Amino acid sequence: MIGTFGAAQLAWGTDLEVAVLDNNGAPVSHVVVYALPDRPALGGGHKRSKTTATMGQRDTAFDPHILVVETGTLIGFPNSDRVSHHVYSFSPAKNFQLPLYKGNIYEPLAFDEPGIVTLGCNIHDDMLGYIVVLDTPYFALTDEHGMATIDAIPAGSYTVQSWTARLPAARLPPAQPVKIDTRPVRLTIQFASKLFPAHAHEGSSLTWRDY
Ligand SMILES: [Cu+2]
Repeated sequence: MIGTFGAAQLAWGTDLEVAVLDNNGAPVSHVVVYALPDRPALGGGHKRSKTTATMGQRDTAFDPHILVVETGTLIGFPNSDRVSHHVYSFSPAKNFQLPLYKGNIYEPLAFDEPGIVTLGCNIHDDMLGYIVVLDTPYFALTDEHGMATIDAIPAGSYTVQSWTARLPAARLPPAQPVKIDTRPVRLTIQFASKLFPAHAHEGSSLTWRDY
């Protein structure tokens, strides 16, 4: 029956492909793109799961440089270096310290508030990392061609937003409304302001979907 088939397709949704460009029209990598449902799923629609992710330290750098997770994710901070690190954040979304340590001595921490968590190390001033905590499982980072693909978004209404540390929050582009049905959706986000230079460690960025 055609009607039944149509309903099944709607439940599956489609892919959302987003191109991110700088103020000169050049592609930008390592930009977080995410789709927030206009009507968040009620209890269990999408998980606020106890997924575990890792923000390691390797070669005196946070690894990855940018980690994107859904709200509620547990994150471990294993130190693979021979030197000790002292990881901290003063960000309102997660204010914490892991005093001077080697190895993997601390239990994973729960990231229960959405927001940008900026990480530093008390010992190594050039260590800088970000955890982007989102109230949605629908996110991706742009690749070297400035493309982010968010797979299999359920049908519905969303607002699509972007984040990069290379612009102050006030200069990030406005959210774009997007309707998802069964046809793939392609969207372009262009930054109006000139971006700050990328951090040297940016290349290691990944989302927990890469694990
Ligand atoms: Cu350190």
